[in-house]
Amino acid sequence: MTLSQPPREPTRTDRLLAALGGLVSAYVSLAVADLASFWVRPEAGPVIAVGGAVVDRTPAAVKEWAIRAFGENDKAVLQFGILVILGALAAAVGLLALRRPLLGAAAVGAFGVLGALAAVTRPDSDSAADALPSLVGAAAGALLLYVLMVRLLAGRPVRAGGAGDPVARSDRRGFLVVAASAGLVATGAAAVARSVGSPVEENAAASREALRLPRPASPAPPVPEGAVLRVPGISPFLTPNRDFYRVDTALVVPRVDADHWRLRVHGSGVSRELTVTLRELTARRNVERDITLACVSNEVGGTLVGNARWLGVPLADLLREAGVRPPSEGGPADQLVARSVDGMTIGTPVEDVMDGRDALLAFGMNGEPLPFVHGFPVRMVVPGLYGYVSACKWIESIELTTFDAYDAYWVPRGWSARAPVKTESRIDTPRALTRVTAGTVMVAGVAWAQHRGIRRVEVRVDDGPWQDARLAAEDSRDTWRQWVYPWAATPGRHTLTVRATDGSGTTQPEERTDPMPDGAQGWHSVEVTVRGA
Ligand SMILES: Nc1nc2c(c(=O)[nH]1)N[C@H]1C(S)=C(S)[C@@H](COP(=O)(O)O)O[C@H]1N2
Ligand SMILES: [Mo]
Repeated sequence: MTLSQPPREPTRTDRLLAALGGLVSAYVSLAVADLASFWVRPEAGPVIAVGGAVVDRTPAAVKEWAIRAFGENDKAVLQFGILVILGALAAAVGLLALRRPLLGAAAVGAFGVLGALAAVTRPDSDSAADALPSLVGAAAGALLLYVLMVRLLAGRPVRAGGAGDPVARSDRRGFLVVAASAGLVATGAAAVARSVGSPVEENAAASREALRLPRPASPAPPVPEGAVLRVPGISPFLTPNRDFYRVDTALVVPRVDADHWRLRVHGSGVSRELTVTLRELTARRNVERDITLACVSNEVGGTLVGNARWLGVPLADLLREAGVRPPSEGGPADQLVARSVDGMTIGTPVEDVMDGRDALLAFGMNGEPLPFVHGFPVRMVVPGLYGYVSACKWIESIELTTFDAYDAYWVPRGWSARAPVKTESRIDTPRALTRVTAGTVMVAGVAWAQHRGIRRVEVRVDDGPWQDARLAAEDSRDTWRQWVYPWAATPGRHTLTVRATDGSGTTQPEERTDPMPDGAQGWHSVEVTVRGA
């Protein structure tokens, strides 16, 4: 039972068990860290912290590819990738520990330190306590690995030929018993913690439940009759919250306790710094508007666009109250930088949010408080600008500065600092590569050019002439517009193409461009097969 016995070459079984010991120790580390992060802050857990650090250091092109390849599952794929790499490292550390148990334990500790560093250097970290989950987890994992390896080594027969030695079997059994119990206890504790819920998140959920949306001083004009087409398969005019696309860098959705939320307005040209609570914000003159939000990463024909009824206060009112003047009135700041609780920075032209359009600090979405994933308690929404230059979720401050002085998050990553939305149109039905029956087929979809409005939508069958689609009535020029084209479909394979003309008279260009650096453009087309009636 002593480690000073002459070493023997480890057997294959020893190595397998050592790798298993490494994996179990890593698993227990993560479970303990997860548990600790419940009390500290869910975002401070090592996988989330390291994942966030990876996201921020990922080249824009790779991120673009990830969004394209995995869509809204990109975060799950990243976390899975981190776990796979961690698993391989853990097995390797187990093998190292087989020869040098203390060194193995130290390696686990080193990973803990890395996790802790990632956690405290995240932009949303404001306390050294964020290091705790990683450190506590690593300490548990290192201890377990050491205990396991001592068992494994102790069970190793002293002399060659002693392979059948009963001592060997009993200590391997001891190894397995310790490993299995530690794994079970960690799993059980983590499961209990999860079902009870994080105290940090409970407060946020309670504050959202308690929020009563004010009655809008200026309600959204009723959606005009005729703005909603009854065509099966077309995107609904208002996108339900549960179907609204989500794009952000947050690996854990920030859950902000609205009772402690504040918004600060400060910076260049601000003569009266403001700090408002949610209660103060919802008590101000508020407006309700239908506004279509689009992501710059949306490909031609893509789904990263949605239309919602937002309730909030005009951002311009708040800025005026703080003494801000737009550049056209001699104000010194041309960029407004919104910061979120998770450290995102989003830069928006001051001129745009003060030119009379309905730029909002929104707290309501389709009749309910903002869902957590869409920015509770407050986010920005600015008609006519892509989300990454306007729609800061979980906002906590607004700084007035200049485009020269400051690059917001996406700018050094290759995206344009200014990005008005491009005119786009999409065929929702029939879907690409489906079969339809000859006769009248309703080709339909949506077109958007927020703040310029849509004037015309045309459809082309194969290389035929462009034909006018029927446009649904306009709700406002800040929303998308549905359209339909009754097509006399003849048997065979056909390509349907759509293009839109916006309120300024500009028609979508044919040539497709990538989303990078300021939004994709080009015509959307689908190929369908028509079979005889
Ligand atoms: N805090 C924060 N706000 C953010 C982002 C983000 O990553 N973090 N992403 C922006 C981008 S790129 C878009 S397109 C919109 C998407 O808003 P949604 O998820 O509510 O659809 O949010 C914007 N606001
Ligand atoms: Mo976006």
